[in-house]
Amino acid sequence: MKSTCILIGAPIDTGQKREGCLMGPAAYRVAGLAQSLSELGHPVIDHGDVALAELDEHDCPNPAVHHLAETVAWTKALAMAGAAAMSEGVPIFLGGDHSLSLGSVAGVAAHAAEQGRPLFVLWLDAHSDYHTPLTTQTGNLHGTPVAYIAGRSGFDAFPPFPASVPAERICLYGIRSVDTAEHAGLLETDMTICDMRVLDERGIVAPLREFLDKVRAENGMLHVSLDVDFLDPGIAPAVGTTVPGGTTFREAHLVMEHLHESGLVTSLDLVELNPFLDERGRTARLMVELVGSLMGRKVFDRPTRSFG
Ligand code: B3U
Ligand code: MN
Ligand code: MN
Repeated sequence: MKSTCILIGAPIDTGQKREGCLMGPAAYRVAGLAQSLSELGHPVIDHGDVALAELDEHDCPNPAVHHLAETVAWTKALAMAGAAAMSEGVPIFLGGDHSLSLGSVAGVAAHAAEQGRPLFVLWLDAHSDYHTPLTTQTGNLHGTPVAYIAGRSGFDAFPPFPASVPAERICLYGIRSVDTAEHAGLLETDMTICDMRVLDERGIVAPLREFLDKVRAENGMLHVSLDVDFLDPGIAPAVGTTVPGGTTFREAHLVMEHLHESGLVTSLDLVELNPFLDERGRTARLMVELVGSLMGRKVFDRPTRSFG
């Protein structure tokens, strides 16, 4: 049975300072996301864009933090939308900057806890996003969701995270830009950290297989958060924070193909696409193609094929 894909637009750009991510959900729709999923045989339900709830006032002791009220409101709205969508199918959150994952993963985690199943998180990103509102120097809250998900303190303005994901169930994949405060915090955890050094030495598949084996062994649910900057800026220029040395076209598709074959992925974020910075839609199209690989597109399909 093909899983139903639930599209949830999250036009957020307040988690960082560059305008343009607001247009992300529209760009994915123009690039043909729904049609591509339908062609693969998946029923698609597009819930449109989530509307921002009313803003409450919030203070933060760190004066660098900006748009806290908006980010808290988005977190609440997306957590609700995400938890509801989990009972309908596989939610695909269309960002929007990475601050959307504060809400998307909160919703997914609430659902997993209700089902009594462990949630695992695969973070495909150039960055570790392990700041808290107290440690961030840029004040950009898109750099904080992993810390919120892992239950780090400093998120007083936010709803308590429904069921913190133990660090052993989080895997950072492809990271190559980590701030000092994040680094110090990460050293105190058992998070699986596959930085670019690890992937260059071991290849793109082996560490992923190990993580997926862990998810399978515990009958876990798997949330995948795909930041455009996981990809090399040469193939995916439409992102505010380009970091050289990202994954290639072939590596990224291979990751997606393995995720599909695992059958473990239960929810997905597509974040940080800034269509204003794109070149004739190529980044949006690439992201749509990658979702296609994740949802079952194959170059050549032979049932008896084995890669060992
Ligand atoms: N760690 C830096 C940079 C950053 C994080 N995520 C993105 N950039 N995209 C920060 O601002 O927290
Ligand atoms: Mn990110
Ligand atoms: Mn990033």
